Parts: sequence; structure tokens; C-alpha cells
Amino acid sequence: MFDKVLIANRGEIALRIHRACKEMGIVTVAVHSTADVDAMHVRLADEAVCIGPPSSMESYLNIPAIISAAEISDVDAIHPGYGFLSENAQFAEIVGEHQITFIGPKPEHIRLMGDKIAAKEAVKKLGIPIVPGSVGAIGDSDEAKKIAGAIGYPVIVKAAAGGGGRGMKVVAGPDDMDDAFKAARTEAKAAFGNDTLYVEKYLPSPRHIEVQVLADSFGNAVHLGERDCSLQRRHQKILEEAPSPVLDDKERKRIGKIVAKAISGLGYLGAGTIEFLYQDGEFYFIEMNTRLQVEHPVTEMITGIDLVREQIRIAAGEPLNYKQQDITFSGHAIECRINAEDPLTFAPSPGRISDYHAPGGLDVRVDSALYAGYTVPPYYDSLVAKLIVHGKTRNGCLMRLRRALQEYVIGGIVTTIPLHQALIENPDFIEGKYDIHWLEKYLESLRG
Ligand code: MV4
Repeated sequence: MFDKVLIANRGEIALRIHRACKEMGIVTVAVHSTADVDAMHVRLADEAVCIGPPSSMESYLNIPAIISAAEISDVDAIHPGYGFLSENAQFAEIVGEHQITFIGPKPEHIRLMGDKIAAKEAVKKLGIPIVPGSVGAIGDSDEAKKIAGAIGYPVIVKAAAGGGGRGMKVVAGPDDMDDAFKAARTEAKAAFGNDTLYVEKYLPSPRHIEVQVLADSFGNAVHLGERDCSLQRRHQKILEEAPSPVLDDKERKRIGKIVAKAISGLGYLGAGTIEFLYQDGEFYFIEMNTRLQVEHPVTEMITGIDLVREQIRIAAGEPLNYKQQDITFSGHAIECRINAEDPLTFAPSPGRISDYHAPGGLDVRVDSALYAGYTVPPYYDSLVAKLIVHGKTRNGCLMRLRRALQEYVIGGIVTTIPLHQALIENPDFIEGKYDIHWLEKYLESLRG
């Protein structure tokens, strides 16, 4: 096992990783920008190294600075968290070249899943159902029209280097293809420096359901059930839950088995998430995330498995100490992402936290790096807290979530807490009747 780990991240996830390390007897090293000297992750870590100015490009994304910090502090491993360098294959490679363990998958798998076309082809071969569409890249608009004609409109043009919805265009019929193709190409080039495109059948009203997996270096792979992440605004998740309100045990077992077998076949290492669109009882693979995800706590709440601890154990060469049949799902969990943003306009709201009181009690978890007197800097992602609540039933979970949101005091800035309070009173939400477009329409109705 590692003696010392560098945490290449900030905010709540840096704290989350620190906590797992301490519980395993591992010494932690925080890295931080000059804007984060007073941050909680810096205060709690055993050691801290300043790696650059506020700009992420010059600090949390600065590979030479992070490697230097790892060398001078003599760490055994680096945990990248989510975002920043977590899915940068080159970073994972460089870490390895310095005789430091990257706590995450092999660089080849990070690279493979970063190319959405190659990822689709690879998982299809391993038995995972995919969205019907082009086999490989599309050369021009005429080729796109041929394929669209064969699979039927509407179709969606996507960027091979994509993710996060950029470089994506829905095409209703052949007359719209030329413009959509050109627009997608331009957007993809600007966003990713890669204008490779592919075409898929467009699913009009699916849910976003993702399956968590863990795989060790001995070929063992398990799935930890699904999370329903359909409630998104501009491709940002707002609230996630596990299990999905629309899956039964049989469906869960069916997709879980397919996914775990594929992951084992791939020789994958560590934690990963397979994202699906789910419509009319069918799963369609869209992407695989090769990192720990923001919403991992809902899975932890229903399985009792510490995902960060497992990531660290796997990276240190230890085996999973349970089989699929040992994993059981208990009750229901919901996570509310609390952002330093206006709950109606989503305008960022950084600033000083004047008062702070986090909710507590049975089955209530708060993952946050906030404290009274802390100033939320304007330079980074606006996520400031995750409130995760567990209950025996979905309704029990909702009752507890209601009271926990009511207890939460974050003074001095505005947050999205009021949005969550309104959302969980909505009849469609209460009944679990929502797809990937539902939240945008709901927000539209709030604005009136
Ligand atoms: C789709 C789709 C409909 N049909 N693919 C958006 C981000 C990217 N990861 C995949 N996305 C979508 N792919 C097909 N074939 C609709 C979306 C989509 C979406 C997916 C998940 C969650 C929210 C979304 C919001 C808009 C569009």
C-alpha cells in the first residue's frame, strides 16, 4: 500500500480523497493555486505545495508543476479526482514515467474512451448495445445523408472528440444536413481542435442512466448498479439518484452483467462509468468516463462501498475482495449539487461565506470544502457542496432530503438550494417521471 499520495485537485473532491487516504493510514499532499491558500483541502492535508497562479491552466492543469510537487514531496501515487487532469492520458503516462502510480485506469483506456468513435467500436465488440449510426467517421455531408437515409431521420451529428454536448447537432431531415454538418464541424474544431464527426439515430426523449464499475488488476470486474442523471441543464447535472426510478431488478441485473463482462474483457483497471441513453426499455451506450464522478456518493450510499478507497486499493495492486453476488443494493439515495449560482439565472455568485451550518443526522452526508469565513474564489467550477441523502424508500429519501435542505445555511452568497427545494416538490419529479429534457422545460416554467 502507498505511504503518501498527492491529490491533484481542489474543493470537495480533494477533501473526499484526503478522507479516504487518512482512513487508510496514508499521508496526503495537497497542491493549490495562489487563490486557494486558505482552502479547506490545503488546511487538512498533511503537506501542501503551491503550484501556480489562480488560472487553472497555470496551476491545476500545469503538468510540470504537479510532477515537480510530487517529486519534492516524494509521493508514491497521484489521485487526479474529477475534471482537470483526470482524463488526460498523457498526464497518466507522464506520472508513470516518473515511477509514480496514477490512481486511475491505464493511459490506453483513457485515450480510447476519449475518442468517442473508437470507444463505440470497442464496446460494441465487447457486447454493449450502442445507438445505431455510422461505423466510424463521416467524411462529408453527402455521406452523412446516405447514412441518415438508411437509419431514418431525425439523426444527431456528434464530434469524435466530444462530450459535454459541444459540436452536437440534431438534424430533422436531409435539407438541414449541409448546414448542421458545417456547424458541427466548425464547433468541434474550435472546441477540441479535432473536427472528426459521426452520425447517430437521434433519440427524442431518453433518460441518462449510467452504470458504475470497478475492475482490479487480476481480471475481476463488478458493477455497482446505476445512477439516473437525467436532470441536467446545459449538459450539467443538477440532481442524481440511485437506483433509477424506472429500472427494475431484472433490468439492472441484465445491463450490469453485460457491462461487467465487457469491462473485464477490455482489461480495464479501476473505477469507471458507462453512460447510456435509456428509452422504451432499451439501453444505448453513448460514452464511458474513465474517472471518479461527481455523483459517486449516491452509489456509495446504496452499496456501502467506498469508491475512493477501492480506487486506491486497486492502484496499489490489491484485489477486489468481493464478487458480484456480494454486492447488494439497499434503499434509495439522492444527491443535490449545490452551486454558488443564482437559482433562477445561474449567474455565478462567488464571495465570502458569512454563516455556515451543514445539515446532519441519520443518512445525511455533506461533501463540501466550505466553512464560515471562507471566500469562494471566482476562478473555478461553481460546485460548492453536495448534499447526499439516503432512505429506505425513494419517498423516505425525499422526506429526509426536504428536511436536510431546510437545515442547510450557506450565508453571504446565493446558491442553488432554493432550486432543489422547488424541484423536489414538483409532481413529475416526485413520481420519477422525467427525461433528459425535463429540467430545461421545468426551468423555463419557473421563469414564466
Ligand atoms: C444523444 C441524444 C439523443 N440521441 N444521442 C448530450 C451529451 C452527450 N454526452 C450525449 N448527449 C446526447 N446524445 C442520441 N443518439 C441526446 C443527448 C442529450 C443529452 C444526453 C444526456 C443528458 C442530457 C442531454 C441533453 C441534451 C441532449
